[in-house]
Amino acid sequence: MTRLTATITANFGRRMHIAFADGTAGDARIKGRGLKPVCADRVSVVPIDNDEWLIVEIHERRNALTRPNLRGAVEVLASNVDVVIVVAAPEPKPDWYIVDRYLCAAENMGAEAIVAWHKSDLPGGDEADAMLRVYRELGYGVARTSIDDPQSIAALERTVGSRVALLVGQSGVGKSSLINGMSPPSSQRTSGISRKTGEGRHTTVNAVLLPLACGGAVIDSPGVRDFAPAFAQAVDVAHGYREIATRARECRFANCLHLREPGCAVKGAVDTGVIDARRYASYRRSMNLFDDSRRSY
Ligand SMILES: Nc1nc2c(ncn2[C@@H]2O[C@H](COP(=O)(O)OP(=O)(O)OP(=O)(O)O)[C@@H](O)[C@H]2O)c(=O)[nH]1
Ligand SMILES: [Mg+2]
Ligand SMILES: [Zn+2]
Repeated sequence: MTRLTATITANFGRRMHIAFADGTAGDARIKGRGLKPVCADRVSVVPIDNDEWLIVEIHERRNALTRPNLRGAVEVLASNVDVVIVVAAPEPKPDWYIVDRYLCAAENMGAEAIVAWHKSDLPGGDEADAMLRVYRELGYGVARTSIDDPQSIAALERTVGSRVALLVGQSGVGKSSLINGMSPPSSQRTSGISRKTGEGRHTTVNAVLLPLACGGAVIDSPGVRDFAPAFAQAVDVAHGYREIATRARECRFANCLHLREPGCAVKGAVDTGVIDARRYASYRRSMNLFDDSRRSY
């Protein structure tokens, strides 16, 4: 039987949209309850009939972003991501702790991370400047974008290039609008997904992967309010705050978690202002997601 490789472009529960390497799209179902494909998964499919495919296997994921959904269950949002674009904006009020948690997740995924300050046409940028400076000093890419400034979106698109980028951030920061401002491939065949967000507010419900003219793709994701990635273990948090991971080598104890331990180089660096106190507070909050029993290595 013909067995082809495809990429998941949208996930509607048990119904999937898939795309093949030549750009053609199709609808697919999943074989068995055990398979749970997510956006950007590479899958093996066999034809059911002329309009439908059956997903029989998920190829090994290079990485994945996991977070709790609205029902509180931890689910995989997307896989095989090269770049995580964390979007924040003056409106809704930015929650920098959520930004930090996504950056921490990106670090653990082995993905590049970029902070995009969107709706830069609105006031509030001055307040964000200090935060964005901290991120830039940590080595993260920082972009300022607005739908009123197509060049700013084109620049972000060029940064994505031929890679796969995942846009995350609070609901309403403008992830879908940003993606709408990017260029689809000129020969894009119908994928059944409209790039239009329409008038006014239009909340994204499912993660969707949209190809770009530059050869890469962007994944739009729903910005579930206040929900940010879950971490499997405390050690992931310690690894995910890069300035903390770097300093940790100088701590007296090799398994220091930089909370209350004596001889902690991280706390020392916070006291002298070398590590940003707000970032350290985010780190502690991320750590507090674990109870004491799970906090040990
Ligand atoms: N002023 C201004 N408003 C914008 C900009 N981009 C988007 N908006 C508005 O912000 C609102 C939310 O935009 P969306 O693109 O739907 O936000 P989202 O991040 O996709 O939201 P969810 O799908 O709920 O996660 C809409 O009313 C947009 O018109 C911008 O650059 N400037
Ligand atoms: Mg959206
Ligand atoms: Zn320490």
